[in-house]
Amino acid sequence: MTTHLSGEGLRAGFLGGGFMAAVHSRAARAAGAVPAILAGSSPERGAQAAADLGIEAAAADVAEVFAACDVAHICTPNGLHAAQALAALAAGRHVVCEKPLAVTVEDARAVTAAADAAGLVGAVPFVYRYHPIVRQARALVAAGELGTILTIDGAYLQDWLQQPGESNWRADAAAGGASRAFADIGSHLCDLIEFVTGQRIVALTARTRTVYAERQGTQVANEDIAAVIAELEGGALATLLVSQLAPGRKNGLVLEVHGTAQSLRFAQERPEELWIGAAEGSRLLLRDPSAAGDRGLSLVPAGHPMGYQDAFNAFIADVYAAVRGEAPDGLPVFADGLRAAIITAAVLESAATGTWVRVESGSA
Ligand code: SOE
Repeated sequence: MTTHLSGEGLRAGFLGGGFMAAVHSRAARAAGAVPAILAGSSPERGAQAAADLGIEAAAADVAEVFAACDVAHICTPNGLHAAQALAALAAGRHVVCEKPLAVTVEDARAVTAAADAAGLVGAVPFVYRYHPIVRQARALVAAGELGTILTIDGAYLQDWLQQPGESNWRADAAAGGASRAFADIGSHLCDLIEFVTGQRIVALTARTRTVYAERQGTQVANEDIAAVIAELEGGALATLLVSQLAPGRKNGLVLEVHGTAQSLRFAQERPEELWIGAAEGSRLLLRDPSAAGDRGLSLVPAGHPMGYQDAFNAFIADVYAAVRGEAPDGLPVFADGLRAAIITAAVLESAATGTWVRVESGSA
């Protein structure tokens, strides 16, 4: 089991000063690392974010961050990720890079190869893997409790871009990339499907919609919505709905898996519960620290709710354990970020051509 203080003696550096940098810095601190230095989009913004987040120093540029840390946390707009990750690796730093790892498959491949060649840890926060109940779901599937998987019903729905007047750098393809909703949240859904079922997506067909072509005076070229039919290597069929325009849905990540014997359903907004469906009667399984799969991720006894930041903290604790030479089970690494880039590219290709697209099986 990874110690939750695996970061002791490590210095964490942060690129970016927004919501994700706040989440990363809390997790770094929880794991015992020193939140040492942060660079923002300007020296003024960096100084403000460092002060707000209790980070020791503000850097004038990214090179200063790399010089002063052991692990670089990249929390900047998507279009910067690959170049910054390559620069961090070239400076000899371990990297946690926000998803998408890169906005093209080619760049994601280059970053993954660079981390491997340097022998440095490269991790991507597919953090929903770190809910103990998700590990328990994965253990149930691996133990054959569901039988043969037949169908998957998945969705990731948000509403923070529901109004045309709302915007964010993610809606600008130059900063956010050619895919928005799918790369941002559809990638989590696909990662969870492959993680829980242990099967790869092998083919898919997709439709996307950009509902508002302009937001706050900027042309929007990336999608608000994606609907995907996918086929898994074991033959299961999946339907996936991804939207950032679903009124009332804040962070509605739901995965339902149906096997020949039983079903399961995980909903991220109720992360302590797993619905187990059976024709003769269904039940709700609550997080159980002693259940198979938990591997010490439960910090508190059942009935004392854990949530998103706890999952993030456990992920970062595992990253630091990997820096120390351990091999934590289920740590999402750059190969998983590359995998997400491959699936995202297949979604865009299918939406553009109106065809089924085979998804390359590997991630390297
Ligand atoms: C915004 O859509 C966002 O913060 C994503 O970028 C995260 O990856 C997801 O976990 C929550 O929503």
